Amino acid sequence: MTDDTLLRKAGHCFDRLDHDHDGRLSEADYRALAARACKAFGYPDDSPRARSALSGYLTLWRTLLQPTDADGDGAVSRAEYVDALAGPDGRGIDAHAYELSMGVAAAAFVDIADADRSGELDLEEFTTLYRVTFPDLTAEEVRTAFEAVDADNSATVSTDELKEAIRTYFTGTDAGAPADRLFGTLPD
Ligand SMILES: [Ca+2]
Ligand SMILES: [Ca+2]
Ligand SMILES: [Ca+2]
Repeated sequence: MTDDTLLRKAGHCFDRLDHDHDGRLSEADYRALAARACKAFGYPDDSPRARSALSGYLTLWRTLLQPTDADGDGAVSRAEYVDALAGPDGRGIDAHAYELSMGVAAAAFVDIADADRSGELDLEEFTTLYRVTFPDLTAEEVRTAFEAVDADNSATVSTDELKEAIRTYFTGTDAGAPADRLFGTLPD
């Protein structure tokens, strides 16, 4: 059962990331995401913030996605992603590296979206980030995700809170944990 839960969650995350539903994610997708994020946040072309956002999305690609490209064809298929994160042979990614990558990913997300440079994300910043990165989610699902991540109810999301939510999502086997709604409602 627990394996099923992790498989479902990994598959669901891939589906939310795969905006054009072609079953593949590549570096080009992440470059396109960065361009959309800059537009959404109003970061001017080639400004330091725009370069930093591109660097953040490329970091996400390199730390969370590229290591799961088992056949090395430059794109991550749904099967590669799910197998690496929750496959029957256990996690295909080194546990220590995986732990580090979640921290790196959380820091990259916060850096991209912290438009006012307060160090944390408020609901508006979080919502803009989510509209770009997970456009299939409803406003209600985004708010639910925000509340799940904001563990101390401060109305802002810190890098540590986001890292913990990502960790719980990908490694937690308790059905119904708040972090399960990090990427919207899990399908049955
Ligand atoms: Ca591949
Ligand atoms: Ca902020
Ligand atoms: Ca908080």
